[in-house]
Order: sequence, then structure tokens, then C-alpha cells
Amino acid sequence: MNELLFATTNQGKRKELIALLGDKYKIILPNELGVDTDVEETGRTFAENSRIKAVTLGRLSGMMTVADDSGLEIDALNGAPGIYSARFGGHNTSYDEKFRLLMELLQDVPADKRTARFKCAITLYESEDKITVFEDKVEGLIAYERKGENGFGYDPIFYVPEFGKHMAELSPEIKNQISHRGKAVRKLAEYLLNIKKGAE
Ligand code: ITT
Repeated sequence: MNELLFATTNQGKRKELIALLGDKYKIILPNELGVDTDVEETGRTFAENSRIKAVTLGRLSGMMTVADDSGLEIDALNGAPGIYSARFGGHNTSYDEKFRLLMELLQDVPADKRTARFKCAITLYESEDKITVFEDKVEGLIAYERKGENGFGYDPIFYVPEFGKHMAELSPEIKNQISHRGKAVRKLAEYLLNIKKGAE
């Protein structure tokens, strides 16, 4: 089985990527290589930040490497927290605190204007001149209260109209079918399959 390094420190992302790709690739995590993954995210977009993480770890490890940069964009907040989703409200704030802050900021925003989306950019680093980005998103609404225990991050307050449920109420399988990450990873998987075929 081919190996793929996944440059992340986020446990939620790890679980989802392993569920999505783990039958085809042996997913290696940076801590298994003893590599420090605290890469500074200086980009202005999800794509730029995922590229920074994938390239940094790809160079360090010499392995085929993927990195995910993702986040929640809320229209009524002009796209915030966006690329700052993990650090929204401060580096060490809990999600309960983040949710409280968001509810405050959105208190005067009517239900139909609470539109939002999760976005995901996944960069694959194969070599210095082979770097590819795969992106996707999922649309939803910011709910008024948290619901559900599945998933991670902002999933408890993200309402998915198609299912009439919050993302954290959906099973991991359903989330992977519809999510920003699930869809971006399937684009990556298709690309990987084609390079594998080309090599045969
Ligand atoms: P790495 O950089 O180590 O991968 P990170 O959590 O810092 O981990 P990001 O900078 O990409 O990664 O921030 C992503 C944040 O966006 C994440 O911490 C959540 O707050 C949010 N997020 C992304 N995908 C999500 C999902 O599927 N469900 C809920 N929240 C999500």
C-alpha cells in the first residue's frame, strides 16, 4: 500500500481522512515521523495555507504529502471566521466560547440571512514541480443553538438544510458524503488513482 503523509495536528481531520482514504493509502501522521507540524499559516486563502503546510512537510519528509486547510465562512460576517476559524475568538478558546461569540455577533441577523459554508482546500505535494490543490464546499445555515455530538469544530452549530439536521447530528459516513472535506478528498482520490494507473 502506498504511503501518504497527512500534515495536520487536527484529530477531527485525521479521523475523516483515514475513513475516506485509509483503505487505499497508508496514512502517516507527522508525529509518527517525529516531525514538528506547527507550520505558520501566513496565506490569505485556504488554498495558500494548505499549500504552505503540504510543501513544508513534503520537503521535510521527502514523502508524498497532503494538507487540509478549511474553515467556516459566514455571509453576515463578511466571510469570517474563514481562514481564522481555528483561532476565532483567540488561540485557546473552547468551541463553546466560539459559539457564544458567534451567537452574539449574529443576534440581529434573521434566520434566512444566516447563510454559511464550510470550505476545504487540500494540497497534494508530490515534488517541487508537482503541487496540486483540490477544493470544495458545503452550504448551510448557522443555527441558534448547538446540537449533536459527532464531527468536530463548528459542526454542532452548522445546520444542513438537505437533512434538516445539524452537521454534528449526522453520522460520520453521511458527513463524509456531503462535506467540504469529503468532496475535496474524493477529487484527490480520483487524481491519485489516475497517477497510479499512469505508473502501471
Ligand atoms: P491543521 O492546520 O494542523 O490541519 P487546524 O485545525 O489548525 O489544523 P485549519 O487552520 O485548517 O486547521 O483550521 C480549520 C478549522 O476550521 C478547524 O479547526 C475548525 O474550527 C474549522 N473546521 C474545518 N473543517 C471543519 C469541519 O468539517 N467541521 C467543523 N469545523 C471545521
